Amino acid sequence: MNCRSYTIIAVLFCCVQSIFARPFPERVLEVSYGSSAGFGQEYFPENVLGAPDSSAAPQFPSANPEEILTLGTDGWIILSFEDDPIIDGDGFDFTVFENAFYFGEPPRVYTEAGIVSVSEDGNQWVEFPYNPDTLAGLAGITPVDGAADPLNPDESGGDSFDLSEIGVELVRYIRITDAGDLVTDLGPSFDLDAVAGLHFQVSDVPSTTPIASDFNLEVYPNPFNSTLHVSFENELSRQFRLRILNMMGQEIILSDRLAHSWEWQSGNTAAGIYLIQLLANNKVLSSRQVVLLR
Ligand SMILES: [Ca+2]
Ligand SMILES: [Ca+2]
Ligand SMILES: [Ca+2]
Repeated sequence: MNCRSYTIIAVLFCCVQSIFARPFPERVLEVSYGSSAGFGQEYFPENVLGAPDSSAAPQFPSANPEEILTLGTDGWIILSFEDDPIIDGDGFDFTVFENAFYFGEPPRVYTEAGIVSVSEDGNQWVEFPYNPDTLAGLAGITPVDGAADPLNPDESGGDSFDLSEIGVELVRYIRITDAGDLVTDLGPSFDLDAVAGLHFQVSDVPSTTPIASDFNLEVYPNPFNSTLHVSFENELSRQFRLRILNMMGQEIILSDRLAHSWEWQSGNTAAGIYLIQLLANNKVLSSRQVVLLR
């Protein structure tokens, strides 16, 4: 491996550390656009599944369609954290990032508010209470510092929510609905940048740390070019699944009914860092980072 490859790997590992804790949604379950929607749809859903726009600043918000999706008046979106549900931990449990920003003197916030609801099963929803005049309790009212850690609500900005406030312990789905005429915000419609979970049922653990017994999950060679061999222990002849996630935390491959080993033929998959997870009964038993080079 040459010097350039080592450099690429070092840079990728730096970028990826916090991301593999799975803080961002796995996918969009549903979206419904309202009037004045359109912005960002050509980059949907990627523009709402990753971290908030790193160039967003409290006075200069993101206006990049690769990062922002406009819901439109009364539009809504449901984001899924199915595999790694968000749980009620200490303090805030997730943060919603919109492109609110400060303007004028004295500074005011250009608000485009969204009503936030959560659900464990996708059927029963619990809405966070809000004040339609002060906008307290809504998303889209606090500017974002995209250079800060999106998992630190004290620094990241955005609007953070605490599940204990509504007596909910675990959620798999977060719905954001443009508040429309229900509230006195300033702009026409909510623009979603990102949602970040802060407390998870399974994976607050960095992926490089094996979780309990790690089933001797082995990946080789690593880095690899085309074929990655994956093997693991299975003394009780259980059936396992292997999941591969990209740097955005998106599932790119899921393989079922495995006994001891598997091979990933990477095909046209882009170079980068990927996370290999060993699962049983939807629980992550062990995980490894691998580097695909081209
Ligand atoms: Ca975004
Ligand atoms: Ca909490
Ligand atoms: Ca906005």
